[in-house]
Amino acid sequence: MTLFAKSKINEVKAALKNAKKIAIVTHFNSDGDAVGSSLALYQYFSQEGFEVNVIFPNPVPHFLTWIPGMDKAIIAERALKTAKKALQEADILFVVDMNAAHRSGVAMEEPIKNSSAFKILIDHHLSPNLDCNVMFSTTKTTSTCELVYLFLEKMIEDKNKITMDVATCIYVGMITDTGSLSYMCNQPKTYMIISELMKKGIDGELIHRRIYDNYAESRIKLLGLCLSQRLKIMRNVSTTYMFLTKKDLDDNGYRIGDTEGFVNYGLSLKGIQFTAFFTERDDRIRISFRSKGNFDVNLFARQHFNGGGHKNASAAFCYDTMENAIKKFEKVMESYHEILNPKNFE
Ligand SMILES: [Mn+2]
Repeated sequence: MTLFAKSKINEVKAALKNAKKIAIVTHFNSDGDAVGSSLALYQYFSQEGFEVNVIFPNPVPHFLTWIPGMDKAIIAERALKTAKKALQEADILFVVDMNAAHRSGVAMEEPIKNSSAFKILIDHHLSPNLDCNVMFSTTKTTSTCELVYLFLEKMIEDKNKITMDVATCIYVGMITDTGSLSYMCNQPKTYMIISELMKKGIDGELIHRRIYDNYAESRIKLLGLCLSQRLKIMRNVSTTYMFLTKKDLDDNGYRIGDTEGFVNYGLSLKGIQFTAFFTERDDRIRISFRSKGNFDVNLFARQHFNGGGHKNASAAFCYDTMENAIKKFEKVMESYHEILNPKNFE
C-alpha cells in the first residue's frame, strides 16, 4: 500500500465526519519538527471548526515558542490534568513525530495508549509501534512536517486552506530536521514542497533568524565550553565525543533547548564519521549519536545503549554516572577499529 493510499485518506475523512474534538501529541523534549507538525495540524483543523488541543509533554525550547499557535498549547508537565482530559475527550488523536507512546514520557504514555480516540500516526522514525487506526509512516522523508504537508495535500481539495501559518509550521520542521537542508535533503520533492510553502508567503529568512539567531547567552557560553574543553577526538575510530556535566549546565545558566544541535559540531571535524554527545540530567545521562554515510547509529544505540532513532541520528539514556557512561562508550568503540578505520574515509 502506498504511503498516502486513498483507502487510508478515506478512513481519516470518515472519522473526521463524526468528530468534534481533536488532540495532538508528540515526543518529550519536542524539537522543531515535533512542534511544527503538531501546530500545523492544530492550525488547519482549528480553522476547519474543530476543537483542537495540542499537548507538549514538557516546555518547548524558547527559540520555538514564536511558532503560530504555541500560545494555545497545553504543556503536560505543568497541566497534566488538562492534558489527560484533552486526550480522554478527543474523538481523534494525532500522534506525530514519534513511533511509540512512551516517547511522550512516563506521564503521557498510558493516557495516550488508553485514549479511545481514532488514532492517526504521522511519523518518520523507524519501527512504528503504536496501536492506531491509520498510520502514515516512512523514513524516506526530511521530516514529519513534510509528511503533514503531503497528508493535508491529500485531504484538502482547496489548497488555499493551507494558510501561511500552516506553511510556516511545516517549514520549521523541514529545515530543523535537515540541519537547514544539509542532510536528508536529496529528494526533488522536498524542494517542490518548499516552493509551495514559499508561495504561501512565508519568510524563510525571518524563520531562520528566529530559530538560529535567537540563542540565549547560556547557549553560546555552553557551546564555547563544549568545543574548547569537552571535546575528545578518537582518530583511530574516526570518532569524536563531547560531554556536559550537570555542573557545566548549572554554572552557565542552562535552559531547556540550549544544547540542541551541539552534537553536530562533533561531526564537522575533517575525517570524522561518528560522534556522541553526553549531557547529564538529574538521574541519567542522555547520549545523542550522529554519523555520516553508512555508519548506522540507530543500530549502534540499540545494540549498546538500549536507544534508537534514525540511521544517522539517534539517542539513548544511560542510568549511570557521566564517568561510567563515557568509559562504556570508549570501551565499546574498541570493537569498531575495522568499521570506522580512518583509512576508509581519507
Ligand atoms: Mn522529526
